[in-house]
Amino acid sequence: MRYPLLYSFRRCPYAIRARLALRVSGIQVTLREVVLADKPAALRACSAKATVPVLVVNHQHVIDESVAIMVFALKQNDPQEWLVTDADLAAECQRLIAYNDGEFKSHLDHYKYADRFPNQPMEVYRAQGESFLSELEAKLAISPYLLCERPTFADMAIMPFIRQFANVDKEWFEQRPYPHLQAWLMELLRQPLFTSVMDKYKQWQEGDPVIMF
Ligand SMILES: N[C@@H](CCC(=O)N[C@@H](CS)C(=O)NCC(=O)O)C(=O)O
Repeated sequence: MRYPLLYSFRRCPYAIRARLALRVSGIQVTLREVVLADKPAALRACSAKATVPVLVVNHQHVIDESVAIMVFALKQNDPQEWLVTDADLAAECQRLIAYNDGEFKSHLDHYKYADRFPNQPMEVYRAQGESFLSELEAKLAISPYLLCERPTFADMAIMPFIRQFANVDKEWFEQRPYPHLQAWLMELLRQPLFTSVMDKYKQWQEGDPVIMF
């Protein structure tokens, strides 16, 4: 196989961040669209946890964490300088992503699927997630992107999750007092880079023709 192989799921925020980095780096991959309720055996065979995204390089090198896929891509080519070299900014980038992928993602899931977590009303889960929105709003009031004047790894890794949070109830999100966060999200979503990674593909099945991404 000449190209790395990406198992992806269009709406998954982890897969979106991986596709953004692959696309900006110019690395071409073959794409297999996964339906989470019907994961292909080939995905399970290469990654026991079988989450998406998974990138398989040279048939054998399996990268099954989205942040690691971003780093893999950007280390090969980082034309927009998303990788953060300054030590303080790198530490802040890591801290933000760790919180995003941990506590915030948990609040997001509880908010989005509140009917599955009936021990608290949806508003409680939403308010728990909202504290991260406030933190990001304070940062974006100081600089146009999370770490500095231009988008970096932090923005691209976190934006898909804020998009998902906003999409749970767009009207609510738009009415909240987060003007900088709302503008930041809108700006990143309207970039051709983002729209270029959101094409729809049908579920991959063994034997399907190769899809280039
Ligand atoms: N830490 C992983 C998380 C990936 C993840 O949880 N992806 C979700 C889709 S949004 C998934 O595959 N869920 C299916 C499952 O957990 O079985 C990463 O960063 O790649």
